[in-house]
Amino acid sequence: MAFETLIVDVEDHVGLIRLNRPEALNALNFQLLEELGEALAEMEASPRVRAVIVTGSEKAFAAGADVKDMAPKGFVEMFTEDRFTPETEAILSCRKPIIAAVAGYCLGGGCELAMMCDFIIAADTAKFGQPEINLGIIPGMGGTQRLTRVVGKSKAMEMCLTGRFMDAAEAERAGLVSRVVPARDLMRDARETAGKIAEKSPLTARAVKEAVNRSYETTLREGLLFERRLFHALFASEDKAEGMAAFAEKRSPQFRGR
Ligand code: CO8
Repeated sequence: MAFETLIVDVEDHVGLIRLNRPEALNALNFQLLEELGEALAEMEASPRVRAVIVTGSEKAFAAGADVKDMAPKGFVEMFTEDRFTPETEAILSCRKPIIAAVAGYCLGGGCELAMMCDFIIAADTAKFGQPEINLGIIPGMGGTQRLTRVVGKSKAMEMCLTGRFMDAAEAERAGLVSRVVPARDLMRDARETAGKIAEKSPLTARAVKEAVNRSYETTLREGLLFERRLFHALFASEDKAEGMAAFAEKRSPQFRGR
């Protein structure tokens, strides 16, 4: 399917989605979020895709929700339309691993989108922030919730109250990003990382994603039980038999997602 606000490509089992509204530093409008949901649904359905990268441009992953779209709106319109919620649900319901490859500005809804992905690889040019307070609003797609869970109350509170940006090094120290790489290497690194995931069993990768995400939603006791059930269940898979046989035979496993 052709998209107006995205450039989409699949290569070697890795789906690449590039946000593409350069005139607005990839600001998220409804069309972009809707297309992103559709692109992810296509990748979810495609057996060719085993891992997904979401990225932006060198200057901006995304500079937030589109302020020009939001400016004329009032409470009743935002509350009744609430067109963003179904679209973010579409992103969250993707069961394949999603890497956010972030360079440049990653602000407001952009930072919230990156945090909806499974992990973030940052270029050394990345700048993260929740500057909504400067517009007289607060984050509305999870910024106060996900950022707090990830970096802790003190830093999340400071970021949301002052609107200051965090550079890539600070974001790595705070645990917001998994790694920082030189900007010129970002896409190569993200592709290599996605490629490594694509070599694993897609069944097992889904189980990892479900189990790690569960840790955000539940108590430790329930999370451990959930993990153990998935762990046991994977012993019924062909990929478990293949993985362990390959280890014994000193060869690379050929996983088929069964
Ligand atoms: N929305 C719309 N347009 C934008 C946005 C944005 N968020 N960010 C940048 N642009 C546009 C600019 O208006 C400009 O357009 P034009 O050339 O037509 O004037 C173009 O992109 C380039 O931007 P700048 O000239 O400002 O570039 P600079 O390099 O000088 O500055 C900044 C870059 C610092 C990123 C600056 O553009 C900026 O501060 N942008 C706004 C950042 C921001 O406030 N983000 C938060 C937005 S609110 C939000 O995300 C809420 C999410 C929750 C939604 C939930 C709904 C239910």
